[in-house]
Amino acid sequence: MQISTSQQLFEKAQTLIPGGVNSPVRAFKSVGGTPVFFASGSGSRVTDVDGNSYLDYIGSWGPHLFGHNPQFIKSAILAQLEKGVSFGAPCGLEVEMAELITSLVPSVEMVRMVNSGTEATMSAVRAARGFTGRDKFIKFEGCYHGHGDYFLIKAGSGALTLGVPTSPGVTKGNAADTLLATYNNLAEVQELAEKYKGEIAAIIIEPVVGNMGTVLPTKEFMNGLRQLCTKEGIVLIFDEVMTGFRLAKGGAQEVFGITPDMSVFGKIIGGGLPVGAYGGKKEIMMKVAPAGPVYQAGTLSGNPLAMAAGLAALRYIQQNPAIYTRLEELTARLQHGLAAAAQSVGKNYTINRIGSMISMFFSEQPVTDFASAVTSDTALYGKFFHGMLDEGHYLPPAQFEAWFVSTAHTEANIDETIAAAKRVMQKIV
Ligand code: KE4
Repeated sequence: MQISTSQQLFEKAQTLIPGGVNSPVRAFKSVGGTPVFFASGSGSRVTDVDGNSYLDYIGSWGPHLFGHNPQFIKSAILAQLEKGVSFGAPCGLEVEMAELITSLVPSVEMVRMVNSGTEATMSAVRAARGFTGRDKFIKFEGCYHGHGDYFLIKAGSGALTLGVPTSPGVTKGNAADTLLATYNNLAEVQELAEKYKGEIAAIIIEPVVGNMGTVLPTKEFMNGLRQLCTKEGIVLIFDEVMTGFRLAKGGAQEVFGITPDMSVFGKIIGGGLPVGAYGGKKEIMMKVAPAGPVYQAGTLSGNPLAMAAGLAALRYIQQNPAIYTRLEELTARLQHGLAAAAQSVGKNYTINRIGSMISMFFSEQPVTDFASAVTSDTALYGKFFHGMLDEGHYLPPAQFEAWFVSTAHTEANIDETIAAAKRVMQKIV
């Protein structure tokens, strides 16, 4: 049997790149099979190296709010290409980007551009530590903030103990200042804040989790975090790498009406090119070099090519706020259709959605934190994933990820996906 070009490429890639991929989730480890290698993308579709076309619900893991290769971003990149891609010196586009981010997200008084979400979250925690003079910080089990050492931590012997490294290469010393709590469990956070009073620099949180699959916070939890941080002098950091400019032009903080002390962005602000950003209160950001002593730097930070792409994306959002209504309509349609597909086989699978972030868990109980997320039948998700892939619908190759809908998706696309989901469900359940 002729093996596909993806299979040939994957075989070669595995001899040259660890696991054959440049980011682990792409390797299909949790769903099995051979990763699909893509050749092109346009609008709501991607085409693989064998010419197969798929409706895409990953959108490069979030950046493609407007689908693949929208003309207005392509034109901005091409125009900048003619002038130069990077100078290693300040350029006007960086000032325009800072101005636009701070006007779209009022809690961000000052902002620093970096080149990935990981760089941005690492730097935000460092700035919070520099500002407070404290070492510890709290993260939540199941939240992902990039691969910085002090984030790759799992709960110790009980959720209320110091973290322990998840990955070899992360030292116990690095884990020692990471405290873990359960998402949506305010009492645990209050207990940690009491136990380590005066030692906690920051709480960093995905205001809507994408990395357990989509998980929403309760109002009480978010309001409680804000009140606790204000009372204890803890810096509240919203990791909006995924939710920023996706859920609203002002991100999750606009949707929930909660003002964090710092925010982290990525994905959409790069218009598909590598960009991250962190920002917040001026008094905190003025601690960052060269204004202050907290060191952080980057060769390509704010490079004009990425700024041109990101500015095109954010300006489009600024001029077309109605896109969020469109994304709400399309993704609600998908949610109802997926629920009907599950019900067609007698299942009430949990579907969590907010705006254009959605996840269907192969579990019939509410999913509000990591422990409930892992009740999902991941083997069944793997069968669903491959069934949908065979039908031309590209979903995240892992249960614990969010699907993304773009403004390039149409009702017809959504209805195609729903019909396929029904057929696949009836085969696998
Ligand atoms: P990057 O370093 O991958 O640009 O961003 C890290 C990051 C930080 N914060 C949040 C909330 C994120 O979702 C991410 C990255 N998201 C994953 C998707 N779950 C990126 C996909 C991948 O790792 O390949």
